[in-house]
Amino acid sequence: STITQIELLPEVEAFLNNSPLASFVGGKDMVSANGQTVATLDPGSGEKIADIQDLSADEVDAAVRVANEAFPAWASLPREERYAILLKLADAVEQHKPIIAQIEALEAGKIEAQAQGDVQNMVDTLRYFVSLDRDVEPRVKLDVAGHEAWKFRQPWGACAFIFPWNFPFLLIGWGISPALAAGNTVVIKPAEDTSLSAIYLARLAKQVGVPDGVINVVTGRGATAGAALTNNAEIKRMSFTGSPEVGRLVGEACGRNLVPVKLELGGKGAAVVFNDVDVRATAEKLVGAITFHTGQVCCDATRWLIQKDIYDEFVQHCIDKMKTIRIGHPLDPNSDMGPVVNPKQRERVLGYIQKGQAAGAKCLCGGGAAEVEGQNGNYVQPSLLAGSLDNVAAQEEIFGPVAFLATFETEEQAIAMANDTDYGLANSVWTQDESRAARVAEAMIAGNSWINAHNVFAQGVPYGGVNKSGLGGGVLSIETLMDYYRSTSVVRPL
Ligand code: TXE
Repeated sequence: STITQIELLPEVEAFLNNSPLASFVGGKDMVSANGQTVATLDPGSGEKIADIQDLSADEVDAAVRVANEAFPAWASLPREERYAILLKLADAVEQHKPIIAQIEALEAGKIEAQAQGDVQNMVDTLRYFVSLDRDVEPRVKLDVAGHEAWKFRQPWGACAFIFPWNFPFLLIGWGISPALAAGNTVVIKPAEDTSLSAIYLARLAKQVGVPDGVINVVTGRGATAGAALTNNAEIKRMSFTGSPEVGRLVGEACGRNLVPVKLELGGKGAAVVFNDVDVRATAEKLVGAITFHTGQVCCDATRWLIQKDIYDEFVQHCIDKMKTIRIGHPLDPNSDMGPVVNPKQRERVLGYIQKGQAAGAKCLCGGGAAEVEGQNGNYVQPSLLAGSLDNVAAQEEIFGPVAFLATFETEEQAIAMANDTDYGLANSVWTQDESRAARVAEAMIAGNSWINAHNVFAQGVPYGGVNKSGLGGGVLSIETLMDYYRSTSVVRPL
């Protein structure tokens, strides 16, 4: 079945029928004055689902002004009133979960059930930060001999967010929830491929009574709309999630303007597998992780380091498992794995498989595009490469369902290999030996380490990378909430 034959929810049809979809600024639709739009394609079928506005720099600047203007009233609302509005928004998103999830499945190529999980995660994250903010004391007494002293915390103003296409709605939740709970206003620039769920959210926010100008969504191309937001000196904070290349540009611009910036960039995580594990179960879990959202997950384990004596058995189980994965349209309930986001990303994935082999890696499984009957989508096969870790496919982020395998003999060697990367986002260690597990988990340089698991998240567990993986970290935790407060200390001699 092609996407036109897949029955969409009537609310999704109605939403898409408004195409070209407007951006949403100050509680109103914003349409690009120059008439420019960008097409949103269904990655599963290749068909166009809607157009979005390609806003100019001036229009993005106007949105920042609106967000700063809306700030004083929002920040000075009694906090319980602010919380009540945000909790109403969380409830509304939860009620509209099937709609938002279907929009997201369509634009991001995400398996629908997973998209529902992402929407729920946004709801949970918003509720979490509201509850966390309740305990933030705006005034904290400081102990200074002979003086009365205190620290006063207040929100910043308009906070900017640039998001990628892999987890559009979930990352909105991770990003804006702490900012809003603390009393800031936000300007969101979603990725050009996946702006629809953000537009839907902004409209829903208006319906449930979020004051105009508190949640603004500006859409358009990265090099224009994204760059305009980055270069705007009136934003009070910037949070960017995306590629290291663009992350550097965002960091430079914020440096020039002295705007505090948080960068969540890519990863090249390791999974270190010792010989005392249940080999088959571990292989299946890692295949499950690398094929989840078609490997477009920055914290994935993409380098699998296997203790030598179990390597052959491990590889065989991986290949067996990969062969069972059903590739198909994200809205087909029989699909286990959907497409990658766009043709360019498919070229990138296939290109790395080619370059990896040209540099001496062996392809053990997959290695090419995948065909799905009746669909003209961006499908790729789950793939395994093996070789030496200096291979380009083991060093650079591929962002597809491709794992790179290598062997080790000793624990020291495994740690050194895991740390042989410019990135530092998330790793895992797999062993029954608890003290070894803890040792290796702490020795691997990254923001997050997992033991006998990969990609486990919870509100309250800080997330975020180091080195080429990012700057700032602390996402999903109290640390990020405090980023959205500035503090003034006040001292008076007694
Ligand atoms: O990301 P970009 P792309 C990695 C992944 C992927 C690669 C390329 O390896 O294959 O990056 O993806 C906006 N100024 N990750 O090119 O360009 C853009 O509009 C300001 C990992 O799609 O970084 C979008 O909203 N903004 C990552 C956002 O930046 C600009 C997730 C991200 O797009 C801009 C995504 C500019 N000059 C990609 N240019 C992760 N860590 O999760 C673009 N943008």
